[in-house]
Amino acid sequence: MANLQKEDITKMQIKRIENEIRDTPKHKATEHYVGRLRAKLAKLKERIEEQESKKTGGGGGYAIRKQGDATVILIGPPSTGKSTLLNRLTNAHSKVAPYLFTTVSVIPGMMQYKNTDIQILDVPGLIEGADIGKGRSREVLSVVRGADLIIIMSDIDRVQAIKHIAKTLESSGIRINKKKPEVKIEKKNSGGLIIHSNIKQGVDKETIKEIAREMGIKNAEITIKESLDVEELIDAFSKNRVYVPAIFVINKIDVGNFQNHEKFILISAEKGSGIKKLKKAIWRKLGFVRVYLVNPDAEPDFSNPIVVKSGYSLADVAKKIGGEFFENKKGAKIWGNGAKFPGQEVSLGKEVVEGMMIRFF
Ligand SMILES: Nc1nc2c(ncn2[C@@H]2O[C@H](COP(=O)(O)OP(=O)(O)OP(=O)(O)O)[C@@H](O)[C@H]2O)c(=O)[nH]1
Ligand SMILES: [Mg+2]
Repeated sequence: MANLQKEDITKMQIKRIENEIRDTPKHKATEHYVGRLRAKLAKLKERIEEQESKKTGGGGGYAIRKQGDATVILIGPPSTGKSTLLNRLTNAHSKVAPYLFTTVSVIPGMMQYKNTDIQILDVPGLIEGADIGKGRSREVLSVVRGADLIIIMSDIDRVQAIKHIAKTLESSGIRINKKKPEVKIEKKNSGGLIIHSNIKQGVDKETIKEIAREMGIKNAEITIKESLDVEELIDAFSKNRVYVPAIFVINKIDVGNFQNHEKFILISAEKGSGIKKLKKAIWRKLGFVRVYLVNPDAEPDFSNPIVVKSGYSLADVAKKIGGEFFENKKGAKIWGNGAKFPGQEVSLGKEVVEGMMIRFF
């Protein structure tokens, strides 16, 4: 009971600050003030999260073991065909039925694609506009936080739901298709706040300090490596933000018409259309890259693939393979994509490109 009251007070405070932000004219002179209000709001929302998770006994309730090279979570409103899609993509048999809330827990499946094992999780449907604490959304959102990729899926009759769900994720601290702000925070015991930034910031230093203080950072050296707005600063100073890529899928295109749109992948989970494209998109979005190893005395070809992540250097590739054979490598010859000419000699710092053939020496 005591908890509930505390929560109600926090919710009232949130409302009040939201109104205040709404009613304040936005310009240079009020920026400082609004920035502080926004930070205060973020802090209160964090508190609500903490209070809610105490009530439900910690973060989630679904114990799910991550397996394979990456984990993808499939979320969307009830009865949009999530389980049908899981069954189509993987070896799983998740129950499918023409009524809402068929799936009541997490059902995992494994998708094999280009030498990669991708775990896909089917979860209960999210209620439209559901915020924290409603239905199973708390449990689902805690699984979302641990995923490497989110598929937000709706069907042809409920396209708008994708936007609503994206908003729900946003308001619970999950940032989709966004880069983590480049900010380093070194906490200190005293000395107040020192802001380092070589880049011109849109927000002035005093406001940055106010925001940090509101977020509970009192003594620290903060290094900001890119230009950030107020929301991004709040994100950088928050404890509970996660950054996860997402793709948007519309199902059941077999029973309706939808103008093709770049933002969405259109599929029919039941009939199987669009599935190839979706698999490819999943793999791409997870940042996988396939390269091919060439033995010292062999001709370059595609017979020996290895899956790594984009951004990997050749040294990372060698490390991943491990074993004695790949110790003390000095460089590599490369062919195909990324090579200026066949057999180009490169250093181990060279970044991998999809389709590159590599012979270490
Ligand atoms: N026409 C059509 N119906 C589909 C398609 N995919 C799924 N369905 C139907 O939609 C209904 C719901 O499918 P499910 O896979 O159970 O949906 P879900 O999203 O897992 O539902 P919950 O677990 O309740 O959230 C079933 O009757 C399916 O047969 C599709 O591509 N086209
Ligand atoms: Mg289901």
